[in-house]
Amino acid sequence: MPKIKKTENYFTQPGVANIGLSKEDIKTSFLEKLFYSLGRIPVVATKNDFYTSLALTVRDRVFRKYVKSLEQYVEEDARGVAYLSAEYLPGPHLGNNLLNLEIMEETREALAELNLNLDEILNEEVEPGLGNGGLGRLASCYMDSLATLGIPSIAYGIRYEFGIFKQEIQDGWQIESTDKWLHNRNPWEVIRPEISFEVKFGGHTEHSRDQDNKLHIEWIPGTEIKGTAFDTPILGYQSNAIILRLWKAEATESFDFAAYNLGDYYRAVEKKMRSENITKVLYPNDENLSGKELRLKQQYFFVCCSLKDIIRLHLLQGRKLETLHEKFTIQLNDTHPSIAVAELMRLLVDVHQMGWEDAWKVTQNTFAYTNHTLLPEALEKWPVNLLRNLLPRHLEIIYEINSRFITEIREKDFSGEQISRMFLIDDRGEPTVRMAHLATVGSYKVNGVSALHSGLLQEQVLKDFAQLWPKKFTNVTNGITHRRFLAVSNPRLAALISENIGKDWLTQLDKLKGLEPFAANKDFRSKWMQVKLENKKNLATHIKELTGIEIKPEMLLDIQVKRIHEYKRQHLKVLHILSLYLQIKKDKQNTVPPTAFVFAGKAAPGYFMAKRIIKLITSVGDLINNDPEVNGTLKVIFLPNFSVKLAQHVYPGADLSEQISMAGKEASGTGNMKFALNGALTVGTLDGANVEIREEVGEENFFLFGLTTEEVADKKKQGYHPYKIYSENENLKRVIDFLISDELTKGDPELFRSVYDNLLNQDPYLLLEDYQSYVDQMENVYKVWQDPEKWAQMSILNVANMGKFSSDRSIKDYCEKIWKVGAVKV
Ligand code: NBG
Repeated sequence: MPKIKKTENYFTQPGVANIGLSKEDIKTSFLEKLFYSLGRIPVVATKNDFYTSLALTVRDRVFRKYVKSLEQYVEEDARGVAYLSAEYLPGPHLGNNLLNLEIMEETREALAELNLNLDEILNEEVEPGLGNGGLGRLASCYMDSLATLGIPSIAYGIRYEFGIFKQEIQDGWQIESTDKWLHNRNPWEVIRPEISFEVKFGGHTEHSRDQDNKLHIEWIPGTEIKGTAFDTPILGYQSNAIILRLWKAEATESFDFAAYNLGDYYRAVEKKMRSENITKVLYPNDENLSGKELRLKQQYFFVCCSLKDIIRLHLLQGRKLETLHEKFTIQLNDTHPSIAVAELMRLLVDVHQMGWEDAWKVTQNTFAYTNHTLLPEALEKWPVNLLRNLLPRHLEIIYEINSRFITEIREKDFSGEQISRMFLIDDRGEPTVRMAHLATVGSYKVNGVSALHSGLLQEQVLKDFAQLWPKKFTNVTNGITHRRFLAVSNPRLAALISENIGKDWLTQLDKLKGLEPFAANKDFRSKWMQVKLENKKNLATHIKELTGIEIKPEMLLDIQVKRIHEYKRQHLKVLHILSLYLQIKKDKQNTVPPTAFVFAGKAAPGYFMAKRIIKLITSVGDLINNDPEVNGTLKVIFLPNFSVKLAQHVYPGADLSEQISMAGKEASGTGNMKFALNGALTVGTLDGANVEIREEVGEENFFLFGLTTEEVADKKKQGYHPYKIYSENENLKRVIDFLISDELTKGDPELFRSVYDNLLNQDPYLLLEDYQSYVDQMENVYKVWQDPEKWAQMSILNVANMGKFSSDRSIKDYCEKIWKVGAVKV
């Protein structure tokens, strides 16, 4: 392989150099794409043709930035980050790329000259739904910041053919259908047929010794498939671009050749199809995945391809494998990719013939692990038997790591109980591998995603490991990219901010602090609320389009958008809504300001209770929205199929952000940050990053309620009796009883019986306990809402103090506290 040469001189050649950013350049390129890439003329072109032409026009410019970035990274021989994540939710690329290239207005004008409307074209984009929620979106926010900050990096994942299911609401219930996001083709990606790797599954291992008595272990697989790279460039703001490399499973060239030769062509094809299934569909989270063999296959598949690719890149630069950890750090985004620890050991020891100790040193110094949840059901554990069948060599390696690790800690001051708690294998009941332990042992750093969560991780889930390696544990509070979630999605507010404090906030979010004095300025407050009103009108239009329900934009828009989960307590919000409803209906008493309660979020298809909660929301909506006695005051809306695209309309239009999970359950939350950054006030518990948001914006600018994490733990220890709370609180009793009333259930008393029984008997997320304090705090919210000047002031102060929650800050934290990687700016 010849040494890579600097390509500087090529860029000056005509044609290459001519890929400009002026209105005329964009117009010319756009037409060229339409004619020569798509073979279309404007009169017959569809909206999708226009969208594709523009996307390709923009992609060229993004790639130009990318090749320049790459050249620089190679030249500087920089240390880099490989980010391994099973999920990404990039959202629509086009608008974001236009912002980052700073050609939004030029493009708008170029299209207008062709009688085309940019907003309509932007709306054509189908976003890749390659994630479930916060975790995948966080990964994408981090890509934006990695690129913007010029951190040499590459992100790896899975190119699911069907992303997260599409949600429709029929008769009030969630109905799932497949998400065919690739249907109209994906102009952002480039296939790299030459970057492909074989991935083995099944079979057995053979152990033998050579003449020098050195042990050789060979894995004889049952099947082999191939992973091929698809690259999408991710551009930073005024800066570098990085690559998101997603792997697609394909049959190997030689797939079952024997069967083919025997004339059994169809059997061979069937096998081919089966092997391609691996990257067919994204698994919903919040569902019990144990035993979901295909999920483990997906995890191993993308980890194997990614590690082989990292090793390829390392060797390509003429380096030795012993220095892998000096040039690369690999971030494990949650436990999903944690089989990587065993896979890297296998590649180093079995394939590249490194000794175990050396290989372990490289491995332990290469990986860092981020934990994103304390929920036991979400911490992956794979049955030993499943691993034995699918990855027999990895199981051996895991046992070996376990046995060496146990020997190491036996020499330290740990009790037998502690030691067995730390085992990588849990052999109480059906033996399983604790993947979080594998990730922890195999990494040089472990972090949680908010101060509270990182603390709990060290005090609870990984307590013994934190005692063993206190320095290994750290916190990096999550962040969001304010470029997408303010600059792109809320252009009105972005413009108002920039007019008053300049544009530096785009790269330094703490500059928003400059807004603080404006909170006292009446004229500014009025402009601020005017922007909010315009955004609410826009949201009202979307609500009408999606649900047919009309709301007045002047209403208080009280919004909870996130995955549906009992711990997030959407049903606590429902209890509150019902209390207001009953107050108006039965007590003929109306102290409530006109409010629209907006919900959105998907429930895992197999999560009974979550799907029931959606039906509960829509049933309450049907009742309230159709009752003339209340529907002037209250509206309840469930927006179907929540996505990044829809989210970009929701956050800017929100007045109130609901962050009401039971304390200790939400690792961080990032929706909480997006709302506050767009000027919504938060009603919330001391959970996840709410704690830090409240610290930053000031407790007087945050509506707090509910038990703290310690109080929750105490309550549970003492014995929690929801029934007692119910019987002692008349208002609450009335609300809970209403859940099984005829009025709500329309003659099906069983409809919400499970919710009712669950709350009265177990109530594991303490809704009843927190109910009164929530209702009281909402009274306070209404009081402030009646004072628009005060509300505006609080809203401005929230935005002014959101600097900490930029994903740029998070990535800088990762660079300093964990990766020790520096920026390489082009
Ligand atoms: C989620 C947490 C959120 C957090 C995101 C991103 C998983 C496993 N965890 O609270 O529930 O904001 O991760 O860190 O999806």
